Amino acid sequence: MDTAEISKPRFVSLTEDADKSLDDELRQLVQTLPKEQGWRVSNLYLYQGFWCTAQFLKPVASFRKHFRAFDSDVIVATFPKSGTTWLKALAFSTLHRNQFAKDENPLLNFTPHQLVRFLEHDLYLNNPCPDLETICVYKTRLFATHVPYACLPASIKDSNCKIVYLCRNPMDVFVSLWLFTDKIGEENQEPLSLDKVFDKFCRGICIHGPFFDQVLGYWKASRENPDKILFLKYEDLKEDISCQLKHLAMFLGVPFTEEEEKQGVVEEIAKICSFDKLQELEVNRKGLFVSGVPNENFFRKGKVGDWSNYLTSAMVERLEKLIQWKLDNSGLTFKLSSTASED
Ligand code: PAP
Repeated sequence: MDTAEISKPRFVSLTEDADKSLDDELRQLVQTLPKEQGWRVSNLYLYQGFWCTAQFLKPVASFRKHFRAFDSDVIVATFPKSGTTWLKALAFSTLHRNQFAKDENPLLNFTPHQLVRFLEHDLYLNNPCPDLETICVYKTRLFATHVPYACLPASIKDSNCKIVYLCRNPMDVFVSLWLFTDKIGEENQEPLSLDKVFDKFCRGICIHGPFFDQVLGYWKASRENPDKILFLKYEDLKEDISCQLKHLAMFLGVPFTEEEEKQGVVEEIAKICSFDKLQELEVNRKGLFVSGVPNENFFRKGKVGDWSNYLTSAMVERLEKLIQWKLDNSGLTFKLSSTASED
């Protein structure tokens, strides 16, 4: 891969060719699905209750049809830009910590996205039946998804496998998604108008949207089945990572021992997974993610409350009202700004 290519990142956009590669059944289905113009060139289709590009219909369908969960599996789930990369690093380092030497964490040489692969955005992307046995080298299989709870394969819901969901306040999610999408846009394309995409986001139209449907889907499922689904918040991780890591380890059935706590294992994991550490690692500064997006684009600021540098007061008001309306009586709340202790 030469650097000229790296400097001109682009999504694999929906072309007629990509469309042709869809199975007949899916091609027919596409004709019947509600369609909206996406944030960039591709159309978004409302499939199984969420907005998805045509490119991902097949991988999502394959994942739903062919994935068989083991009781021991762990799935990390997120809405895009909610801290997926961070959660992957944390879950990987916590779950597998006894399978590598202390100073040889694979995160030093592999990206979190290589170590914890996306099901629909990676493993099933070009292969309807990937050989997960040879792909997973660690004792416990650890995967990631952006697919909503309602749309997960039945075996994930019916088995005893565990799900860790990480949510983030919608203002920071929106800004992160807008800037990310804008950055990977075509060179000759107009920059994305903030007003336009903000309106789409509020109407639920964005990749994997509606945002609130996904978050509330996992939230309700976690309340009904707290031993199966752990619901975490990005802002809580920022506020007290050690406490959240212990909680995560306990949930995953690998609690930190007293000895480990004394030795500072929790702090070591927190440190290697921190934004500053991951961002400075060469492996995360170079190379491309499966979609062709440079790895470095997954590390921007990693702050709580950066939305205040971008959103107008009218936008803030609209999103605040939406939050109030959508979360009403759900018991879920978002922290919109950082606390004093945040780095
Ligand atoms: P996704 O596209 O796969 O969902 P995701 O990791 O959720 O990736 O998106 C990147 C966001 O997580 C960025 O947020 P920002 O635009 O507001 O800065 C990125 O900076 C943030 N991020 C990545 N790694 C970390 C980390 N270790 N700690 C905190 N935030 C992080």
